[in-house]
Amino acid sequence: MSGVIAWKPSGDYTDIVYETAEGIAKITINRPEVHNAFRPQTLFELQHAFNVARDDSEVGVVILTGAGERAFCSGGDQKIRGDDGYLGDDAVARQGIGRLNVLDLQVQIRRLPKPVVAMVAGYAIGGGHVLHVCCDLTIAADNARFGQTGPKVGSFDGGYGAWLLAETVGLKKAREIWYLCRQYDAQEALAMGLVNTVVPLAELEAETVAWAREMLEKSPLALRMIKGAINAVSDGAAGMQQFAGDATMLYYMSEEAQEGRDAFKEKRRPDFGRFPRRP
Ligand code: S0N
Repeated sequence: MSGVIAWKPSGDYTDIVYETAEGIAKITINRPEVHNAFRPQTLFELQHAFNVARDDSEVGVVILTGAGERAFCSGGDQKIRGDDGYLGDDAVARQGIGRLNVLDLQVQIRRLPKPVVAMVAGYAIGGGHVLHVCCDLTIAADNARFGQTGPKVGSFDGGYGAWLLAETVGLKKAREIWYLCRQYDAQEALAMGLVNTVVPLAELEAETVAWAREMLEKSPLALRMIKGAINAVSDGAAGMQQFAGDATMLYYMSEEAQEGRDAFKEKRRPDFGRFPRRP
């Protein structure tokens, strides 16, 4: 799965690996002994890495994946699940208070103004399944398996895990996925529009990198705006807020907006008369 691109690792992480190459950031959940289940520490590190990728103007596409060939991610680490959330090694957890901090990561993936691609080998299950649903695109290996387990293990994700899934595969199929907790293979996932393509496991990274390279040839601002526009419909006021922020950013970049700023700084009346009142 490697060798198609010269990844350069950086950052000081225990539960994830952060690598970059050719304008692509690859973030790998690195807990293969538990099928890449996440604990609070994993999520803190993922959030940090996604922020690094967001702030790096060299990075145009982010890949999220799991270490090894057996799992993308198996969701919350059930072995450290307390009575009110997941217990970690941080100050909050040491008070015996659990965390449900994957929701922050889901929002972060949705808000990241660059395409995020899930590269899935093996299991994408439970909260791990929701993570790939939140990503913009999913490239699946032929050994990938998808499903929710909530009603089996005593949890559910009524947010993106429910309605974004329904938006992706339709209401009836989303209900089936949650109510029956079945697993679906890669071809079934492709047929229901849950993934974008399926490739042999040995070609997974090459294919994902090829998709990323194709996006990197496109206008970064156009990609940012189209991601914001698609998400705005389903994210309601929060989505509109982000899309409106992007509109403000584009306006700031215009001479018309800069005339307002310059007039204020120069203590003169702004001259907006030279700008067209567009039809
Ligand atoms: C993935 C499955 C089907 C694979 O089965 P297989 O191949 O038989 O392997 P196993 O022997 O079961 O697994 C190998 C080792 O990995 C451990 N392991 C696997 N998954 C987990 C896990 N999630 N947590 C901890 N350990 C895990 C196994 O125990 C085994 O190790 P050993 O041999 O040492 O015991 C199968 O493994 C499976 O079904 N896994 C559990 C999947 C699951 O139920 N995940 C949790 C679902 N719930 C969530 O993710 C929470 C949702 C959530 O995140 C959330 C939602 C809304 C609001 C907040 C939150 C939040 O939590 O923040």
